[in-house]
Amino acid sequence: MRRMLVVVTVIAAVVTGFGTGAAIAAFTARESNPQTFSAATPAPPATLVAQSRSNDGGVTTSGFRFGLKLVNRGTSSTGLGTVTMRYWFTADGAQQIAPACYYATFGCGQVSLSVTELGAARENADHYLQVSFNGGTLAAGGSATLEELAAIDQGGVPMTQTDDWSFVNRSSYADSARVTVYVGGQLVWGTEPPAAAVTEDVEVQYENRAVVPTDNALVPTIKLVDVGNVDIDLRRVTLRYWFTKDTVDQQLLGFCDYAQVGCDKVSLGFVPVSPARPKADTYLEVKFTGGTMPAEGSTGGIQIRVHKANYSNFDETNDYSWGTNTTFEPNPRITAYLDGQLVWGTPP
Ligand SMILES: [Ca+2]
Ligand SMILES: [Ca+2]
Ligand SMILES: [Ca+2]
Repeated sequence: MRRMLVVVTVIAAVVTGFGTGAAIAAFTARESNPQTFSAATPAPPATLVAQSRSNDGGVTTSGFRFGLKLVNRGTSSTGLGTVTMRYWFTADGAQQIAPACYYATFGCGQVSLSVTELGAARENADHYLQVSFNGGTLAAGGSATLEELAAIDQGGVPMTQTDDWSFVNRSSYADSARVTVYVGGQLVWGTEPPAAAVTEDVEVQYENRAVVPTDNALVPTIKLVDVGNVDIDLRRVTLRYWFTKDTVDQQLLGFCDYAQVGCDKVSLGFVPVSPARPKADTYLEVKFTGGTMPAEGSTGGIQIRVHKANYSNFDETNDYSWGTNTTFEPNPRITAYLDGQLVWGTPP
């Protein structure tokens, strides 16, 4: 099951009534259903138009800042109570995204913001930030300007904007067909990102926490990276670290010293390779009892330590998966399997 992430933040710093009868409504969190997209009914002539700008030039940090403007190009005023706008983006592994309205001439208190994770990947989008208008009226020829909107990841994960469906690198407002507008849930402006082909792919990265190859410990840190566009249930994943134990009669002891996903979700085992292969008579098998790796995210580092029962020394220079790098690098000598099928690396 995919998890729907809905985070709602309101920062009602400036509240300005717009038009007539635009009551300053109490803030209401609205959760939208990510499965519901408007049907392909013919759109009426464009009356409501979305405009957008970037407020940060598209820089990659743990958030992005932009402005939206809703323009009424019709000849009559329109109520805003059922109007929503969506800004589509890829979260690049961020999972704690909070939307914010820092300043709006229209009034931050006149809108509700939410961030929704899509149930299925779309081109250049796995989330959208939605603006719901709490009420008010937009006169013919009028506009509602939301100058300072933002989506900020509370976990500090950097988000790339150049791969976002709705991102346009310009600092002044112009019509944006990549920001969609709805009335009563029906698309009335813009183009939603089309469904993307599902790609499920992983990469194994590795660092050696202590490169001494002849002491009594193997200390690999392994990180599994999701390089596809869907979340992966870690219970489907198996990793193999191939090595020679350099002795025939000692039991091997495996420890998880630290794992961002939680050592309680990591299980370690040792499997003899028979007949032995070049630089491998054993592999350390890493499995997971739970947890999810987000699309374009990772497990974070899993710090593993292996000893022999008598704590005698290894020789790691003859181990297939061993490396001397002390920062993360892709390691195709550590193999990864999804549902038992090899998906990363080359076994010895
Ligand atoms: Ca992105
Ligand atoms: Ca060592
Ligand atoms: Ca060895």
